[in-house]
Amino acid sequence: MSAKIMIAAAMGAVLLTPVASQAAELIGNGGFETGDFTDWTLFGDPVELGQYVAVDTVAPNSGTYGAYFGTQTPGGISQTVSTVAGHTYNISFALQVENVGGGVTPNSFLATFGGATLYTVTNAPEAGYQLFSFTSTATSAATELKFTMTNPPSFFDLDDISVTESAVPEPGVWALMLVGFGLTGATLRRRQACAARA
Ligand SMILES: [Ca+2]
Repeated sequence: MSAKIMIAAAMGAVLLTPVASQAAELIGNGGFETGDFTDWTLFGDPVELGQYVAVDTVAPNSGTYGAYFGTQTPGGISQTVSTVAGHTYNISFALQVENVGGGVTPNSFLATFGGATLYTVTNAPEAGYQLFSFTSTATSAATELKFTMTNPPSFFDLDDISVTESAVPEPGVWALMLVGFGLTGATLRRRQACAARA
């Protein structure tokens, strides 16, 4: 293989390397590692929130802290993030359905992003942490992520809540990738030609 072809192959390999960089986290305190609901807005019956909703160290999915929710009337948390209308976002969270001994149902869970339902379940069975992931397209410059729950006999646990913009290669990046494909293709053709001559 000539040096020229090797360089072309190397360039092709570099240009074909995935271009998605780590997107910035838009949610503040998504893992509750402040030890409280900093950055979140609590809603629901104040007395119930005081008794059945908190951040503690009993059942985190990761880190030291997780949040639990066990109100009889609908309550939960929300956070509004800056978005760009028409852009797509990855939303994820870890959810656990606890059984503290008094039964698991009735319960209800609803996660929305900009008012659009991401996930909803009624009378979810007991379950360890599961990671739920969604994509959703924002329709405005500010989008609210909201979790509304009821769980009188037990608790929902939430942790590791994340919103990031989906990686969309810029037009210039696509052009570079196409150049990369082209170089790789040319290299393969030359290799084949060399092999045919041999
Ligand atoms: Ca955590």
